[in-house]
Amino acid sequence: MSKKTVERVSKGLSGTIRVPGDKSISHRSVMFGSIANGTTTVEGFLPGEDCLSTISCFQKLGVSIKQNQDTVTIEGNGWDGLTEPAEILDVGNSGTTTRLMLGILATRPFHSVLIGDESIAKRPMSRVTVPLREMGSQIDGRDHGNLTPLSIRGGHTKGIRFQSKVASAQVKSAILLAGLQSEGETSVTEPEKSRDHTERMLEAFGVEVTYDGLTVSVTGGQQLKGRHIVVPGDISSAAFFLVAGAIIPNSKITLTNVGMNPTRTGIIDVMLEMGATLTIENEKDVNNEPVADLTIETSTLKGIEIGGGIIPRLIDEIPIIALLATQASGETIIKDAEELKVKETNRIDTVVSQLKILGANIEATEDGMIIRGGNALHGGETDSFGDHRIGMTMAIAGCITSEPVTVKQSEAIAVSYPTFFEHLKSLRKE
Ligand code: SPQ
Repeated sequence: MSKKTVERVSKGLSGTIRVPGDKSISHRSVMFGSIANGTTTVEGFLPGEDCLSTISCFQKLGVSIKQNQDTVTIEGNGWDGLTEPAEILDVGNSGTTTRLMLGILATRPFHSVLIGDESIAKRPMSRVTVPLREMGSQIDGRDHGNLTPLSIRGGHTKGIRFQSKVASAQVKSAILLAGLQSEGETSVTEPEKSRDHTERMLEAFGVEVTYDGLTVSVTGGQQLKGRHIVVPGDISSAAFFLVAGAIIPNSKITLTNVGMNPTRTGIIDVMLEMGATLTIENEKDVNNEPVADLTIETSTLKGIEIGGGIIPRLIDEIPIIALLATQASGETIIKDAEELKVKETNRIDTVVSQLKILGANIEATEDGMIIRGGNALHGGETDSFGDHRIGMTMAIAGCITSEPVTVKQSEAIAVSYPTFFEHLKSLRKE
């Protein structure tokens, strides 16, 4: 286990960084390339640990995948190119790998076993295993198929009209992926719209997807065609430097090539509402996904209320938004965010407990947190608890605290942002 200590930034942050590839899109590029017919090449892939777990699982399923830094080549042989794995499939720390793979394996006529780390072992899987079983797949595991290790015997499945209780892209994607190899039509209806990278990328691979309000549908029997994918930068990674630029005095930084999919840009809306000096330039479309360059300057911020439909659009950014709120005047209330409890850690508990160590005025609520901002933070020893987003939030906090901040289990950051500390160092003026 490694420990990192971050010292206060005295002269501000300045410069330009290109944020690493989007994690959600990188996972999907490997998965869809693996079930497609023909070669898929990926540019801008995120070589973070989660996405490397996805590559390793599909290699164990018999797919030829070559990866070199941010370039990946996948030789897909269609759905039937996946073969019974001789080994257990290890998803590491990745919820996306677990849930989307369940959707793919649910229709494959062989047996497979999924296992992950300690954090994955606590995350609820019945939100996908229950509907997949209803479609006809045989899935079992601890707690009646809710917890890993999970064993899957796929086979003949029938389409389903699924009404999801949670706005979750992982649930939606798992059911739609199973639907592609099931009899008839499969549709998923969500309470709020979750990120739509699966739908966009399936269309890019030649699949017909239909939309009706909050319902997305596919018809079974569709094949994917291999293609070239360019992965935009991850707005969830950019978020750490957007907040750093806003709260560290004398800063002005530019983040290039940031994915601006409207289902992910809640952080931008929140920062603008709080009064951030943030500009958006060079907007363009890459592979069915919008991207832009973002410039952030030190800002005077005010607290706001964050809840309702915006929550799925910024769910992964709530830890760093909580830090932002500690530096805003007045109160910030985050509500309707119960989903935080089932991420890599219970992110309500970990954000509140770790920011409290640094002197923040923050309290947990049933569905979020209340932060009273405007007070200076002091140093201390914090822990990521193996959660990359908590680790990065604490590291950015260390840039503004009076004394250094130590982050225990800082190695977790490599899950989504392996070059995080290099980027932070390159932006420091001193
Ligand atoms: O993959 P994992 O571990 O679930 O990753 C997280 C993260 O913070 O990186 C959540 F812990 O992001 C999820 C996100 O919260 C990635 C994701 C996706 O790629 O489909 C969707 C969201 O999860 P969900 O449960 O709302 O579908």
